[in-house]
Amino acid sequence: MNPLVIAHTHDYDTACRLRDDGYEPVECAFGQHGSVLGKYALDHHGTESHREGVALRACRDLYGARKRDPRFVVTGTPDADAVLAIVALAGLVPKANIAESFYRLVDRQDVDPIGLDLFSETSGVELAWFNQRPDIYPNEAGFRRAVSEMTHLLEVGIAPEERERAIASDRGRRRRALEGIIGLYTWRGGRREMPPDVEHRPVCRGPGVGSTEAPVVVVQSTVWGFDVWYRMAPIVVSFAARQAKVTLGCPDRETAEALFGPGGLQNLWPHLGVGWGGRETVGGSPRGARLAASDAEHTARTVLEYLEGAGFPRPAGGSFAPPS
Ligand SMILES: [Mn+2]
Repeated sequence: MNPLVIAHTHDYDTACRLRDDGYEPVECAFGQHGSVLGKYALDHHGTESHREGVALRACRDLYGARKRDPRFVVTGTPDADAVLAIVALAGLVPKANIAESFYRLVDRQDVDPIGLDLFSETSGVELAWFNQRPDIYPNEAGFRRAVSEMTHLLEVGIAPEERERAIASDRGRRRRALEGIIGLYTWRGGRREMPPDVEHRPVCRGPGVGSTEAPVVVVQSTVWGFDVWYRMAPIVVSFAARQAKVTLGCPDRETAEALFGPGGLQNLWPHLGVGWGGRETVGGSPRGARLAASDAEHTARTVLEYLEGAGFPRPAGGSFAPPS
């Protein structure tokens, strides 16, 4: 069996050259350059977002397709989607070890993680365990480590005490995310008391968000907690102290467009100042700028002013009208 080769690069031209040499690119997207695609077109970002996720296609349709020539080029972080795709393409574990419920869950988490409670899904604890592995860095060693963790998970599985640890660790993360909530704001900028049952509320999303009571929540947290914060409000303004940056997001495109019109948050970025930007559903403060917690509150105010200008709150089912 030929040894696994993983080339990690931050460079579009290098990825193209390796692809031309016969490496298969897996999720090789380079911002404005676009994606480097090989024979199997294994990306689903940006201009390739019409395609299905890579683990889903690799496990379902392409198992073992690169077993004889397991050379891959990658970029960015070794997430479960990319790593499982490599494991399946290279046939590193028997096909029967990759349950359909597992690769479908990996795909779901990759495409739309918000509102997904892993622990109520089949194979959810296994996936959470993988996500919690330490030292999974965005480089070749990180990918190799992630591939070996994934292989271990699929071949050996995890012990009962590891399952317990994975569940407890995620409970801790969610608790810290809740503790990070600074303020919940109504349309007029008033502060709302936090409801007591946040974790069990549904995510605030969909066309009805225009009539929700409190549209914006401001948070400051050291853990990722968007799955928790979107249960409070459909717009999250998050301050990360360590990076001194503000991130702003909506749970999905439909929700972003119900509030900000076609293109979602793209309509808002120019109103937040020079250098703010991102995608339709998430983005933030300018690269390199250092912001303070008070800037997050200020951002929330600006968002509310913008929405007031657009005629919010609206009765449920009202359609979008651009701000006057
Ligand atoms: Mn992916």
